[in-house]
Amino acid sequence: MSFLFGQHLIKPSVIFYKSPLSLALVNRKPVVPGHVLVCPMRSANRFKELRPDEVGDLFNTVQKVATVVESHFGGTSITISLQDGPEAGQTVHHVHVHILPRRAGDFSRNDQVYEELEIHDKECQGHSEKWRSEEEMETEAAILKKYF
Ligand code: AMW
Repeated sequence: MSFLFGQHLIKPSVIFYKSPLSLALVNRKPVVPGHVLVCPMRSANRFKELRPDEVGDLFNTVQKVATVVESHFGGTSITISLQDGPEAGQTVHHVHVHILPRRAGDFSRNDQVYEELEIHDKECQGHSEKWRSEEEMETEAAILKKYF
């Protein structure tokens, strides 16, 4: 069954992990290789709307997924970011946590990752040719699925 991620309909084939209350999907516009998203299954716009069991499950899932993508994509660190509300850069109206494998020298300034996060999906609005192909996303999801 497809999953409604804010205003986006997500195919099951791009979801690579499901816990009781959360799921992980690949990104159609990753900032770095292995930039994936973890979100609660229930539709909630803001972090403060989540129940304690959903918060617990979400962050257990973030930890599991971060461990897998750091190792698979050859990272040595991880950036975890939750843009909670429009002024924090949130564009998709469904709570989601960004997980980005990091390595030495991936940005000229380390915190540039946050500037890229702010703009990476905005420049694509109305330009679907800038997204990754469904095929590429499905291939990545199939590879990541095997770790769980
Ligand atoms: W936010 O700017 O709301 O913190 O981040 C939204 C994220 O969701 C971006 O990384 C964007 O690339 C990603 N995204 C948006 N739509 C889809 C989609 N249909 N499939 C996968 N990722 C998506």
